[in-house]
Amino acid sequence: MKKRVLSGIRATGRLHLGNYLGAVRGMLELQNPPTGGPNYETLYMVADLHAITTPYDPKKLPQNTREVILDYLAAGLDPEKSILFVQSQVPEHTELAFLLSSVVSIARMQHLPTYKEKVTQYPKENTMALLNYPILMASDILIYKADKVPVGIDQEPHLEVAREIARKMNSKFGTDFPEPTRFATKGEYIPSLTGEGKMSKSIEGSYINLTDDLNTIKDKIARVPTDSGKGVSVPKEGGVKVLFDLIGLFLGDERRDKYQNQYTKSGIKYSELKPELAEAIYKELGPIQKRREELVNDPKYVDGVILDGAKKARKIASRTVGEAKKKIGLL
Ligand code: AQP
Repeated sequence: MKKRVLSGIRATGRLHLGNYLGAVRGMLELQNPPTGGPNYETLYMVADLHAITTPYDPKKLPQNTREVILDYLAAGLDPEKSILFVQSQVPEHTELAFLLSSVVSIARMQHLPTYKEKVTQYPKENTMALLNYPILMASDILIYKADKVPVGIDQEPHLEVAREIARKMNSKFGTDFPEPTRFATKGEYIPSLTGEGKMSKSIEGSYINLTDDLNTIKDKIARVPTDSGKGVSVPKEGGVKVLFDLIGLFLGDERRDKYQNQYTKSGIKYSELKPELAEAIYKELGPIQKRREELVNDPKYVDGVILDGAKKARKIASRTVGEAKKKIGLL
């Protein structure tokens, strides 16, 4: 049997470069392995249930869910090669999550850095759904017995929880869940354009969307805070570091090293560097945007992909839930 891969993105708005570089590029790599390399069965979902763990607009959720599917397809996820589905259309995820919650302590969930950050961000929305987020994520992965999970580094604490749950379930009930590991990409952490923290959908001014046109990208890059362009050493934080990171990812390490050398010697001109970077980003996003437009004009095709994905995913998921229920003593 082929090893499985599972990943997902919350339906909280349009995808940004962080989601693309940290998650989608990894999903693509595992969907399209090099000849002779290991071959996986890849499952990629839109995490709409995870989207309701933080404040959201119920009227916008269906559209946001569809936007992620469109971004997936436009970026190259292929329903002929991967199972693409919407999380809530596979209700077995929530059923298994409840069963898994029986081996997780409340204290373990409360101490997670990701939980604490969200509570600080939304102090009035400290809900059970938010506390349960990592258990639902463990269920998303374990229900397919997935080994590899292409996600950004911010998700590592959640993967640790998934591994702990797999171990506890296996030792307590004799299930056979594998311990999943993260599949990391070069862009596993994309900093915010403001120079502070990570690029994030919920932080205005922090991101570039996959759907941004060249002028918007130029404007956003132009606003990244910089310095005089010269210093004794290459900055390890702030806007200049963001620019160097993005140059490495879109123009290559050589180009980044060249600019970094100039920074400590003759100095660099941001009026040249910034437009060059914006053009390079758009060069990669332009074709994705073109494919996206075609997909928007073919809603029947997109509906079919979603329907078919849910059917295929449910087939695997219901088998795992049945196995787990038997071991737990419920069947
Ligand atoms: N800045 C980032 N760098 C690298 N990877 C990132 N990811 C998110 N931000 C970065 C990765 O994208 C995938 C989807 O993440 P998510 O579903 O958790 O989406 P999110 O957390 O809602 O993304 P945001 O932008 O951080 O949203 P908010 O502001 O709502 O919390 C994951 O693989 C994640 O690692």
